[in-house]
Amino acid sequence: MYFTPDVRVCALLAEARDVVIVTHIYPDGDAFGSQVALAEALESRGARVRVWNCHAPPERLKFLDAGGRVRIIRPEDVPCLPDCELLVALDTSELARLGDLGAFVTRSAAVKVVIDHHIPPPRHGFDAAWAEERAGATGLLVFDLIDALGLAPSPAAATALFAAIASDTGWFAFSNTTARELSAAARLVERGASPADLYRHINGGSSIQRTALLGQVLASVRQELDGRFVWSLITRRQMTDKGIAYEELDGIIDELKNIRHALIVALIVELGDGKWKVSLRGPLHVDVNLIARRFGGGGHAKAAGYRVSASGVEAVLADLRPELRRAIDGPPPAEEPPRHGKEPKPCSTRSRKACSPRSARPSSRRKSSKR
Ligand SMILES: [Mn+2]
Repeated sequence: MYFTPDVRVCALLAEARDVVIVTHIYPDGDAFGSQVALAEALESRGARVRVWNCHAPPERLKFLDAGGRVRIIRPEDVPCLPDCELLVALDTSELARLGDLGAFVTRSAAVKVVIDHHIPPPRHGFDAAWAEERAGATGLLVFDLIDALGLAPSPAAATALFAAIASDTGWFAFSNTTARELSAAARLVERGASPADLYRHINGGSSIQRTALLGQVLASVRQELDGRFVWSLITRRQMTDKGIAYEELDGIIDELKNIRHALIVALIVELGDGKWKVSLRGPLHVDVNLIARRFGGGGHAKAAGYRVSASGVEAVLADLRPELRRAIDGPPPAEEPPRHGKEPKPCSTRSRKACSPRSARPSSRRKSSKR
């Protein structure tokens, strides 16, 4: 075990018979793989598990859900969704990041828990939380949780968890890769995950249209602030011309990070209806989470993002540039702006029988995490 699961979260998952697992909009490998693995583990001990998402995962990740557990919920389905006993949110602790399912979570009478590795620690609207910012992936926490429940991941669950950890650590190349992530990966390989097959499926599964779009993104890359800010753009038109869905864009920004001297990397995506998604990466020391939070977004120190309404890409950049200069040149902001939404609700103290994690290995600290 790499982290010690929160005792209440663990106890709730040990006992629940009827579970719904949700995650953030546009689920990535970590979110989707964690959901699939946790669902399978809980089902193996007899629980009824439903996995609900607002969006399909990228095409190349769909094979992880060979059992077809994950159901895509349309906005019109949300008011009719039946309630459950325990609701688990993975890889995000913010209701706003749950998209249309946020409304279901809000109205649900279920006990609500969150398991996440993002900043900030979760509080909004959940009864119990296990947040571990040092974890390179939520998948690592789910692996620990499965262990703490006395269960063992099946080959399919091990595959999903390996994909989760590999996705969020950039195949063990990002700064959030530590001995924990590598050791967990080794154990998952022993349990049936095949790194070469997974790499081929996930990274070798790009369509020719996506590869051509990647070429356009790379060809139109721009530098500002003496090369310390690097950015590129994907327009709505480019996506519709090539028939590419938003979820297929995952990973494209990472191709921009290797440009020498880049301190902040941005990929600006036109979502349509005047809305824009800005993904940020800080390959070196700049904390891009602080920048994203200025615009109501968030993430990790080295990978974050936000959405804005703007008249055009120039307007997006005009708002962003002062924050970039401040992040690169100025002192760190003394205080963060108020978060969107309500005041944090303290976790309830409803008592439950604790499940005692069998062992906890002391873990080395890491300064920053990714995604
Ligand atoms: Mn994650």
